[in-house]
Amino acid sequence: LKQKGCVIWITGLSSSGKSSVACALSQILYRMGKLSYVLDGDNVRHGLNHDLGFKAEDRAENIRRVGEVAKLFADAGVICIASLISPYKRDRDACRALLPDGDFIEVFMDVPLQVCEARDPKGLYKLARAGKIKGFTGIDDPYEPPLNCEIVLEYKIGGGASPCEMAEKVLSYLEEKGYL
Ligand code: GGZ
Repeated sequence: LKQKGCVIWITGLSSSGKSSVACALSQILYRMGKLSYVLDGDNVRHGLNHDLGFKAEDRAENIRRVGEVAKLFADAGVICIASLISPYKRDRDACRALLPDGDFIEVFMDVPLQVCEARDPKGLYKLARAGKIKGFTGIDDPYEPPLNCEIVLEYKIGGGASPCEMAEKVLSYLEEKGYL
């Protein structure tokens, strides 16, 4: 196997576009003949992590398990793309510590809350504002932005980059660091 595994950890608010970028990236990698696998918070919570809710301890355990699984994928030579809100810096740093230096690539979806809230595809922000969901990230639960992540994907007012263009930015980074 010529491929070197790594973990691409995408963090950001709900509706910030994490899953879209993860999906676009894995499609591009597939077309390039590279093995990748997406671990999406929302999906993993239906199976492996179906016993977990959204309290800080539950989020920490959710991220810990996904971090351990992502490490196994990376060990196997797969480019593992994890997309979870992962709101606490401490939890993300613990995942980083599981991997050899350089193999944990943290990507921050830097999208303003107002933009995420305006998208609201599942109406979750609306429910949170109405007090029908308690402890929703960005509304009445914290989000700690990364301070020293490898890649920032910024939202730009008036026609920001598409998920595909954002994925290309991650791809350039992978190329530069010798993961492709
Ligand atoms: C944040 C919540 C909550 C609360 C349900 N806070 O955008 P979505 O809907 O489809 O994906 C979100 C998902 C968050 O799961 P993660 O595993 O990524 O979160 S964490 O990393 O913090 O453990 C959102 C939905 O679940 N959701 N309730 N209270 N997001």
